[in-house]
Amino acid sequence: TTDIQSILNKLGINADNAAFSTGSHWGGTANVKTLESFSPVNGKRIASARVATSVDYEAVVLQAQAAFTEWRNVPAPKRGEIVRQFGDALRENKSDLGALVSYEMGKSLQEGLGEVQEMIDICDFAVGLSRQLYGLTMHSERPNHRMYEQWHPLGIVGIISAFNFPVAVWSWNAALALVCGNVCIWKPSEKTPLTAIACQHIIAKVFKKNAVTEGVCSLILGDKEVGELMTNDGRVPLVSATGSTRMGKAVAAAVGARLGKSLLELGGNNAIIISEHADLDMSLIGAVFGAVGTAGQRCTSTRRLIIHESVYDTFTAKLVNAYGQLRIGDPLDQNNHVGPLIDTDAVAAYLDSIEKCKAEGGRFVVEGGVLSGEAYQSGCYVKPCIAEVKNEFKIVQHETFAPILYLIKYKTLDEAIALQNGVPQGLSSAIMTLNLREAEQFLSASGSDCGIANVNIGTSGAEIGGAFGGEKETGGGRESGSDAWKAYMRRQTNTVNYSNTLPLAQGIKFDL
Ligand code: UN1
Repeated sequence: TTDIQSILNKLGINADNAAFSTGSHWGGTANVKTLESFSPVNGKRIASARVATSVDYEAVVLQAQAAFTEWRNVPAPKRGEIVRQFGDALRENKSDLGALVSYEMGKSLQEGLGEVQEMIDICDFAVGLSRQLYGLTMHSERPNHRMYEQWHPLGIVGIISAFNFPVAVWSWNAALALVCGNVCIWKPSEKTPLTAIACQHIIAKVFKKNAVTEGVCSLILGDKEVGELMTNDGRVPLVSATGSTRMGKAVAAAVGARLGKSLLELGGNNAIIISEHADLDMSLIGAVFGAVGTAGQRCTSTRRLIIHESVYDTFTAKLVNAYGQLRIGDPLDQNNHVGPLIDTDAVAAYLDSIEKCKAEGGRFVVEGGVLSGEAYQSGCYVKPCIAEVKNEFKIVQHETFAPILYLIKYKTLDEAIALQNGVPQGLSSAIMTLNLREAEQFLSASGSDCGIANVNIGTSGAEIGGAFGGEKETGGGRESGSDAWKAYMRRQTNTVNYSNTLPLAQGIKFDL
């Protein structure tokens, strides 16, 4: 059994924690609201943190602004060296931080460790990037002129993250933002403040050892109001937000109204097409992990299976059988496949979606329900369920953050692709097929409309090296790999004249 108290001690979590940190300094106004963190694993209160006030927020922003004037002048590879050490510190803390993620958020220990691994991986990626951040050079139309572009940091990057990936999503943003020369202010989900505090302690230690100026990475705890201070603040040129489409629309509107930049990674409604040419055993693993992993609380979770009519009955039988084998319980016990939902509000939303699905005519082939008994006393454990539906059901068009899987039958690939694309969201998608023509059609311009499209892999569990994000109501942002770093920088086009005259572009004559 995991000794949570000793993990909390090792990670620097107190019974009552401060409202903000600018690095080594922790502070906050006294006698304010608190955030209580309860574990969905057993319903126990773990610890609390104070909610930051607007006065606290102001202190954090001023410190961040001051830090930026220094950090932007540190050579990028030197910034990369700090991020490299942060990656090493994460390696040292992997088992403790992974366990705390599992305990505070409720995902399986394997997935908690996997999340910390994503942090380590993005640090490695960012270290390499710190010697790149390439700009292009162009040929000037004028003699003895040089034209090129440079990428400069933006300033303060605000990071709003969700409970479901309480630490990795921050690190995707922070690792890139830092090597690019930005400073960060992180507002984590109010449902998972403790994992964020642990991360702040880990990075602050690395900063201290390297005498990095105070304010390069700050943490500010609170609810929606703290996020609003950031989204409305012209001193924060980029807000990167991960969460629901509803939250993303509010962030985009506030940031857009001041012509700031936002990077949005919002809801998904991800489907796997199971073709008549699929390897059904492989498809089963992809579909079941995608639907029940993290208890269906990934933005990439598989919500819909679009199954060819010729394999529909066989595959459904395999699914029902597999769901019968699932072990639901304490996520820190490695024998279990499925842990709890984040809280009882999420359980209520799950039950509500099941009701709505039934009301619209959905037929459950695996029934849902809330588990009760001693092992499930937090009230957050639910049964993964499966329903046969029509794609146009209102509830099927909606992202419910819970392990509810919808089955839809198809005849032709064109129809399957139209169904896959026929939702407001556009994050992740997959096809299971051994047929090259089908696979390529699915990946073509007339195929999946999502930011992520996989062949013979499920919808969840993307590697950090690719650009991560999606289209439509998913928000259009790209985080993590490829050239996602460009969102954290401003491009400057430079033209230098080293001739003895001043020729004008476009051949314009202007003689004095
Ligand atoms: C999220 O759910 O917000 O692709 C992120 C995946 C993970 C990240 C999910 N690497 O499932």
